[in-house]
Amino acid sequence: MRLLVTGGAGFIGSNFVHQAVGRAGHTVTVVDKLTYAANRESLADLPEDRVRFVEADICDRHLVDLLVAECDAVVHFAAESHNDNSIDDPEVFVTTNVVGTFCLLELVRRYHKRFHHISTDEVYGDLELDSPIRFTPQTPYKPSSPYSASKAASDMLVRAWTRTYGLKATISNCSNNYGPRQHVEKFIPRQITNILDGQRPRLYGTGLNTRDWIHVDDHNSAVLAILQRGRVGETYLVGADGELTNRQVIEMILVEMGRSPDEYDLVRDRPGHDLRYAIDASKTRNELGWVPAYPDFSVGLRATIDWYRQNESWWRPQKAATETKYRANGQ
Ligand code: NAD
Ligand code: TDX
Repeated sequence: MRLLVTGGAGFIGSNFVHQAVGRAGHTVTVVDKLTYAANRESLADLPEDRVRFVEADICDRHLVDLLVAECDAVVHFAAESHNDNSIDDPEVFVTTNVVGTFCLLELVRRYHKRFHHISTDEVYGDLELDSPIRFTPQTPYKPSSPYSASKAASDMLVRAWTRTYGLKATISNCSNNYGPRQHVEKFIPRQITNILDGQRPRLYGTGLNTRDWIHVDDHNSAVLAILQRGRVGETYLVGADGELTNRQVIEMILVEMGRSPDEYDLVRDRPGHDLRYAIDASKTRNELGWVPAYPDFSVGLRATIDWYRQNESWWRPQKAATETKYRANGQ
């Protein structure tokens, strides 16, 4: 297939392009605005005859029109993705995540193209810490932050366009991703690179908030399975049974990097901080035969630590400014 991948210079999108071109044999056009979160280096070493890069905003309908017209399917990763940023400055989250998705939907409608929308488990809000409940495709939407509200709004647009205009669309809601090429503002890369810099990891609040971690390659293999075998109009939840408290994750990183597991600081909590996310991915596993390749978080974490050790030139340019911003917020 000829895929149009929005946000393909970001964390998950760039890893998707590597997998889509390498393992799945697709050709790809990336459309990306190159915000602070993008890194052109993430798309290095890809075959030039199979990957094309176009710098553009998904809200620029005139420019993106031509790209949608010539593809077989749009895989939509582009978004403002960081909760902390959405609390400080929410406007661009509405513009890119809601209006940007609207612009793509209108083009996909015009050209009758297959559309896959990448979303998050955060649209379902949060769960109690000590409960057996996990999110399913039937869980009602209850977003907490400006980021998750903007993602929930974009999901609703996709659902409405699918029902009203018969769009050939699918949605996936995935849990927290980790792996190579993730911006150092996010939890796991921030802590790894802090330790590499001789700084102590920084844990928000009590550190008991729980996330359901999945390796980025497993998220992307699920997206490819949905593109190939998913039923139009359906929502698929993607997760790898990787529930851990933030404190457990920090302790694992510290021990893996040869430090004492208590060498971290507790810092100011995130306003409205979601307590716990947990995904029940049984529909995706049973219907699509999807199986994660990293069922053991510690294996993927070790590989991720090695990647940051070996790729300092990739993350170093963003590190100082990211930390300056966090420190100004008491984090
Ligand atoms: P990211 O911030 O690393 O990358 C986002 C990319 O989108 C960047 O390359 C950026 O330049 C691009 N972009 C932003 N605004 C744009 C615009 N207006 N036009 C064109 N390009 C634009 O994000 P990520 O972590 O890779 O997340 C990708 C998608 O996956 C998002 O939709 C996010 O909501 C979703 N998601 C992320 C996670 C996670 O754990 N990171 C989990 C579930 C779902
Ligand atoms: O320094 C930190 N210390 C800390 O304790 C940072 C940056 C985060 N945290 C906590 C906050 C969260 O409980 O770690 C957890 C993970 O934080 P983030 O990496 O900011 O991720 P989260 O807010 O859970 O959202 C992520 O997963 C869902 C992605 O950023 C979203 O794009 C995705 O939709």
